[in-house]
Amino acid sequence: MNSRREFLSNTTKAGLVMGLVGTGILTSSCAVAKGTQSGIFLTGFAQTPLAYDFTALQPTIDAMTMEIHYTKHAAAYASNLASAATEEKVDISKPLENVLANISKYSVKMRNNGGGHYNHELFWNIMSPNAGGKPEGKLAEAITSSFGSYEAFVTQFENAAKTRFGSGWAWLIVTADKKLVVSSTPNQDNPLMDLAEVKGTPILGIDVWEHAYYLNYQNRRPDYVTAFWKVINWSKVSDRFVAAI
Ligand code: MN3
Repeated sequence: MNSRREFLSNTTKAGLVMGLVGTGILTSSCAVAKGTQSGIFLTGFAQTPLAYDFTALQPTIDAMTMEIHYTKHAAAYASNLASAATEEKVDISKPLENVLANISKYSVKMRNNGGGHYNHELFWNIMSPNAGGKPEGKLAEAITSSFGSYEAFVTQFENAAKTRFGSGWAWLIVTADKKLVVSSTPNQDNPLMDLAEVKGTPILGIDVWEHAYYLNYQNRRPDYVTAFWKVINWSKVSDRFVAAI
C-alpha cells in the first residue's frame, strides 16, 4: 500500500489511474482514492482497502465495530454514491471533491452518500495502530498559534464532538485563508460542501454517529471522544495540513 501511494503521489500518474478507473479498466479502489493532485488529497468514488486489520485499533475501537462500520455502513455509502453518480451523470474519473464543492446542485442522495463516503475515507486514513501522541512540526506550530495551545485545541475539538446533537462529525479544518478551525457538521455533511456553515479542507475528523462507538461505549460518547486521541495518526494529519496550506 505504501509504495502504491507513493506511486500515486505523482500527479500525472494519479490522473492516469483515476481515468482508468473511470473507464472500468481498473476497479481497485486502492488505486484511485489517495493520490495527490494540485497539492491536495483527492478522493475517488470507491472504498479504499483498510490499511490495518479490524482488530488493529483495539481497545479504542473494537474489532466488530470496525468490521461493521467499514464493510456495512461505509460500503453502503460508497455503493449508494455510485448509484447516485450514475443517475446524475457524474464523471467518476474526476475527484469526489468536485461534487462536494457544488453539492447544493445535486440530490439529497448524493449529499448523504457523497459526504458519507468522503468522510469515512478520511476517517480510516487518519487513524492507525500504535498511534496517538501529539502533532509535530508545522502542524504543531499552527495548532498553538490558532488555539493558544495543544490542550486548548483538544478541549475545543472534544466539545465539538461531544455536543454535536444527533449524528454527525467534528472536524479540524484549514479555511480558505489558511487558518486552523474546529467545526462540526450534521449527518454526513462536511466542510467541503458549499452549503456547510463553516467551510474548509478537513485534515482530521471524528465520526460521532452511534454506529461508530455504540457496541463498546453505548451512550458514553464522551468516553469514545476522549479515547480517539490514542488512534490518531498525526503524521497523516500533518500531510493533509501541509497539502492544504
Ligand atoms: Mn460512520
